[in-house]
Amino acid sequence: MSAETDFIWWKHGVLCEIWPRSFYDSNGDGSGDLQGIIRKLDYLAELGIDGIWLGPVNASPMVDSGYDVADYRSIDPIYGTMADFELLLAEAHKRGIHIIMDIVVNHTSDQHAWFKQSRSSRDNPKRDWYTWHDGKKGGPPTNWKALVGGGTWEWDKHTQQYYLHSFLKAQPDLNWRNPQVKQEIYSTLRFWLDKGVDGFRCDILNYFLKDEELRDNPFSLAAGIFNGFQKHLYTRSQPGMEEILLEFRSVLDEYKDRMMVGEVYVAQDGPAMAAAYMGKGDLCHLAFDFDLLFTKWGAEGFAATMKRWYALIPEQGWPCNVLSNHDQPRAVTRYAAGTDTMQRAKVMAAFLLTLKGTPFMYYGEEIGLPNSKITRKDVMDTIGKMYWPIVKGRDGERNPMQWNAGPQAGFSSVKPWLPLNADYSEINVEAQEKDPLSVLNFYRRLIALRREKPVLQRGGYEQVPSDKGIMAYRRTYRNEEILVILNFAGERKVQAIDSSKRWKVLLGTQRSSESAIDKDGLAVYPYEALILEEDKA
Ligand SMILES: [Ca+2]
Repeated sequence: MSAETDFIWWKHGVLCEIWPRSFYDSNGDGSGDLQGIIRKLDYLAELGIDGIWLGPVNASPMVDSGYDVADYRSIDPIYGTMADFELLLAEAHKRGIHIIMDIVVNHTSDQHAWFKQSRSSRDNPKRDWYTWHDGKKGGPPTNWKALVGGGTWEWDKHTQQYYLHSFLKAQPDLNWRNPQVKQEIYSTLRFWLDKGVDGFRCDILNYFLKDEELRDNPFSLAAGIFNGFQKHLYTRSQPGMEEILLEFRSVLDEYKDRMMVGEVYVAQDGPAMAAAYMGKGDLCHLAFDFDLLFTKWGAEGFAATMKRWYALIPEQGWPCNVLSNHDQPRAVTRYAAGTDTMQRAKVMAAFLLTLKGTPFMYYGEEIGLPNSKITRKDVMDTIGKMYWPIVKGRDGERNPMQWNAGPQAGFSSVKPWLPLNADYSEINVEAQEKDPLSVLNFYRRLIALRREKPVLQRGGYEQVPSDKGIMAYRRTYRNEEILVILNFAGERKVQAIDSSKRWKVLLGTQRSSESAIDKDGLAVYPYEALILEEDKA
C-alpha cells in the first residue's frame, strides 16, 4: 500500500533549515561549522529528514551574517574548507539526506572582487555588473528606500556616481540586466551542482530587477518604517523576472532531481506574489509563504492562512510550509504560553507535518527550542546593531542548538558566539531522547508516520467543520483517508466525526489507542493533536 516508487525528495520528504554557525562547533572556537554538521548527521538521519537547507556558507565579511558574499565559489573559514563541504555532501548523501545551498545573488558584498573592480573606474569592464547612475538635482537618482532603512543609493566619491543597494550599503545589487552577470551566476550554479549540491534556496528573488525608467516610488504610510513609508512599485517584483527564473530552472534541469525554493519578499503584495514565482510549475519548484510566521495563535487563524495559501498554488505548483526561520522569532517563542508552551509545540509539529506541502522545519524546532534572550552586548546582527532597542535583530532565533545539559549545552567547548537559551538544562536533545513524551520523540514519530503514509505526503487537503478552537482537516489519497484534529485551545472541546466510518488512532499526544467516538462526536483534550485513519480492515 505504501510502496510508492516515485518519491520526490523535495516534494514528499521533510526538509530542515540549519543555521550553520549554530548547529555544532567541532573545533572549539564558539561557532558552529561544517564538520560540526557532519558529526550530527546521524542525529538528523534518526530524526528522519530528507534534506537540509544550509544557511549561507560562502566567504563573507559577515556584515549581514553571510548574506553578503565576497566569493561565490568558496567556503568561509568560520565554517571550514571546501574539502569539509565536499565531505558534508558525501556523508549526507550516504544517509539519504540532500543538501540545498543558500544562493544570495541579488547583491554581493562590497568586498567582492567584482564590486572592487566595478567601483575602480567608470570604464572598468565590471562597471555595468552593478547599477551606477548620476544624481538628480543634487541628490540621488530616485527616492527609493532600502528595506533596512535609508536610501538605496550610495554616493561613490571616487567615480562621482551613485550605486544601488536594496539592503545595506555594504550589499551592492548586481545588475541582472547585464548578460555577463547572468552567465557568471549560472556558471556558479553549475559549479555547485557539479559538486553534487541538490538545489538552492534563492534569496529575495523579487528584488533582482528594478525600474529601468527610474521612476520614484509613491509615499505610503501603511508601508511602514521598514519599507521607508513607500509603496515599492518600482523596486521589487518587476516584470522580466520570469525570464531569469526560466534560465535558473533550465540550469537545474541539466541535472537530475535538483530543485530551487524561492524566497519572495511579499510585504503588501501578499502570498499571491510568492505563488506567482512557481509559474506553471516551470519556475521555482517551491516558494515560501511567510504568512504563518505572522498568524496569531488559534485554530481559526491557522485554518484561514492555509486556505488562502492553498487557493493560490498554481495547478502545477506545490506548496511548502514553514513555521520558523532565521528571520523571525521561533514559533515556540511567538506562541509561548507559560507551562502550556510545550503542548503548543506539539500541536504545531502535528500541524506542520500533516499538512499538504513540503514541511520546512527550522533546526531546534524538534526540541521546542525557544529564542535566546539577547542583550545589547550580545548583538551580532547588523539590523539589531542599527536599531537597538526598537528592533533587536535576529540573533535570538539564530541561537546555538542545545545538545545536552552539560557546559555550553554540548554545543561547543567554549562560550558560543550567541547566548544559549536559559532553559538548556531541560530543553536539550539528550534529555528529550530519554523522555518518550518529549517534543523530540513526537517529531520523530510524526516524520516516520509521514514517511510511511503516502496520503500524508501526497493526499488532498480539505478542512472539516469544527468547534471553535479546533482545526480539523482530512487528507485523502486513493482509498486512504486521514483525519487530523488539532485543539489549539487549553480546554476540552468536542469534534464531530463521521461515525459511519471506523477510525483508528495513528498518532496522538494524549492517547494511543482507540477511543470511543459516539454520534455526539469525539471529546478532545486540551491541546490535543490527534491523527486518525479510516480503518477499513
Ligand atoms: Ca567552529
